[in-house]
Amino acid sequence: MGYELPPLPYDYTALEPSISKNTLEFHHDKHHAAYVSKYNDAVKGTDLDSKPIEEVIKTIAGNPEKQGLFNNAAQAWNHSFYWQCMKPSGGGTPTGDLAKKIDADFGSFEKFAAAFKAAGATQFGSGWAWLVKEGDSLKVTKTLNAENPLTRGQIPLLTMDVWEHAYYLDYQNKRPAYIDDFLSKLVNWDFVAKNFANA
Ligand code: MN3
Repeated sequence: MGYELPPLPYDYTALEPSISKNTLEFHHDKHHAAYVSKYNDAVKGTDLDSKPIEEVIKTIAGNPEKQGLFNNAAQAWNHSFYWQCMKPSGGGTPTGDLAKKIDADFGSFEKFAAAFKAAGATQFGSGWAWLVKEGDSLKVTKTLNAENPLTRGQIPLLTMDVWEHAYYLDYQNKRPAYIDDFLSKLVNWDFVAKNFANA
């Protein structure tokens, strides 16, 4: 069935100055597009082609013979999810049931934010920081390279790309500054709350 590259859910300049048009053009139109294209080329004609990409990711996770396909499938999915996790004039704090659950499971929003920042800052090399639901609990986690919580029985609610291509043009080596801006100015809590409500 193939997987389609979704358009960015906002204009290329919409996240400036936190994330520049230059970064979004490279990140979406080159990096994300390449993962999608390589995934489609690799899955075409195989028995996996009839499955939704989430099922492909879960089916081939941990299979060394499918590592290349997994990397492109998971990166295609992760980026589509990541774009929706941000919005212009985002950030701040969640409200409603999600806010209550964050307080209950982390102690406070500030403690959640500290854990999420630490996950992003301490992911050595390339990867992702996540807020996930596992069973009845919310957890902060991080994954290496393309890895994805779907393969661990966790439901992704929020993600932040900490590959250098996500921030290097705007922040150079200052990953913590990108992470601060992500939380304070970019997170689309409405999207996260919707994921929580459906989890
Ligand atoms: Mn990326």
